[in-house]
Amino acid sequence: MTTLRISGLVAREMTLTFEDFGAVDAQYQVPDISEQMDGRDGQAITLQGLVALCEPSDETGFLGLHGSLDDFHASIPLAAVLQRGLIQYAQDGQPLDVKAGGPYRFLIPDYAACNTDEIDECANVKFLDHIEFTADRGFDNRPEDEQEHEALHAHEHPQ
Ligand SMILES: Nc1nc2c(c(=O)[nH]1)N[C@H]1C(S)=C(S)[C@@H](COP(=O)(O)O)O[C@H]1N2
Ligand SMILES: [Mo]
Repeated sequence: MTTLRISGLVAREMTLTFEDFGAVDAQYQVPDISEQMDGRDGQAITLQGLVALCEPSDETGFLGLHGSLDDFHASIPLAAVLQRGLIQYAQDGQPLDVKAGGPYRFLIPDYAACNTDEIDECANVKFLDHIEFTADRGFDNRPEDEQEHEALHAHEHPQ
């Protein structure tokens, strides 16, 4: 079973399944993410919904997003994404396929509108299997310059 592990500065560490996501309160469900993000489709919960479940402490400054499948990691300021971050868990009501970045995927609508250097399209972490709430910035291996970025994308979409 593919799960999402939640750890760090939280009242409750937890391991969420696809069923757990579906059972999250309706106020935190996004039944059609295309309404918030052009060109994407599927079902998500809001980051606020996750926060309501695990209750991170006031000391939390950063959100660690880990994709262990390809060893991709981002650490971003929680405050900058708390109001709009999404965790996609389904497409057409089914668990999100690895081909679509599943089992879980972090998504930030309007990433370009955000005035924080640390938030960019690259922080839309695919193959998400672990979210960590930390006080300080954690491990982050997103591409640091154009060259690294192009190399990563060449690898993602081989010609
Ligand atoms: N696990 C993982 N997530 C990732 C990446 C990656 O290489 N591995 N690339 C990032 C980058 S650099 C970008 S720009 C977006 C691209 O998402 P898209 O392919 O859905 O457009 O995914 C991000 N998430
Ligand atoms: Mo990127």
